[in-house]
This record gives sequence, structure tokens and C-alpha cells, in this order.
Amino acid sequence: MGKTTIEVQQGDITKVQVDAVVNAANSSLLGGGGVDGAIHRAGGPAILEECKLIRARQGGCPTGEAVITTGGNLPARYVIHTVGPVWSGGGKGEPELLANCYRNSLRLAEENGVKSIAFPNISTGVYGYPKDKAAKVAVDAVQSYMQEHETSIKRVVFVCFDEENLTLYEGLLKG
Ligand code: AR6
Repeated sequence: MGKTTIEVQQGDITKVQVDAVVNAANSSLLGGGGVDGAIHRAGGPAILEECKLIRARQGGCPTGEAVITTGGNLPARYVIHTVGPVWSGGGKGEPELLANCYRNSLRLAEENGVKSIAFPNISTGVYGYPKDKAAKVAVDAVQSYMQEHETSIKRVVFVCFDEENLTLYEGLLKG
């Protein structure tokens, strides 16, 4: 199995030099606030144009699934839009749906020849997923994907916007 490095960084995902950045979108694929707003602002209108074409074709993106567009003006060549679950107590399948976001994004990345990919902390903003629980799901999902697949992805970066997430991810990935 090829070796994949998993890194943690604090900062703005729109500035990260990778082949693909993941967007924490909503099912409409028409943009929003948070990281979604930042990606569309920095990447320009080409991203929304492609999102609209995907919407016309498949009617949006279900929770846990992912779609891919151009990166527009971003340093990244692609944006992978995935839809995290809204937290409603944990008994509505949220952990599995959140893990699916990471797995499906990695699968789509791989299918498009992506060698490096950056993830935001999906669902931990507007969607209210507790940060500690979300970080554990994210790290487990990426690590188990790497163990279960012969992957050509060389680098996975968790981009944490806030200090709390940074500390959580550093704790989970050390050692
Ligand atoms: N770079 C990296 N991370 C960021 C950035 C950035 N520029 N901006 C915010 N974050 P959220 P969600 C972090 O709310 O919870 C949108 O309106 C933020 O601190 O962006 O999945 C969509 O359209 C948090 O840790 O996404 C959906 O409607 C993380 O990104 C809804 O929000 C995710 O926060 C999705 O909610």
C-alpha cells in the first residue's frame, strides 16, 4: 500500500495548495455561509456554474454524498462538495453520514487523479456537530479508508479554522 501522510493545519482552506479542497456544502449546492461562502467567493463564478449543472442533472447532493467541480480561481484544481449531517443529538445516523462525507470525497478524489486533498471540519459550524465527536469520526474515516484501499492519494490535510479543532486534531493524530 502506498504511504499517505495525514497533516493538520490551522487557517483558511481557500489558500491551501492541494489538488482538491473539500467544501462543506448543503444539498442545494447553491452556496451558503461559512466555508461554503468562502470557497465560492475566492473561487469565483465558475464553481457555481458547475454546481448548477450538477443540480440540473441529479437534483442536488444528498447528505453524506459528494460531487466534484472545478476549483475556479482557487489554488486547488478541484472542489469536492460534500454535505454533512445536521447534528440532532446523534441518534439520527449522524456519525455514519459524516464518515460517508470523508469516504465519498476520498473516493471521488481518487477517481479524478487527485494526489493531495484538504478537508475542513465538516458539520462543525452551522450544522452544530460537536467538534470533539466530529474530529474523531473524521480521523477514523480517513485512516480506515487508507487501510482499506490501495490509494494513490499521497497527502490529506485537515484544515482547522479554529484553535479548538486544531487542538482536537493534533491530539488525535499525534504518535
Ligand atoms: N477555511 C476553513 N475552514 C473554515 C472556513 C475557511 N475559510 N470558514 C469556516 N470554516 P460551516 P457546516 C470552518 O458552518 O457546519 C453553509 O452555509 C468553520 O469554523 O462552514 O458543515 C453551507 O452552505 C467550521 O469548523 O459548515 C451549509 O448550509 C467548519 O468550517 C452549512 O453551512 C464548518 O462550518 C454547512 O454547515
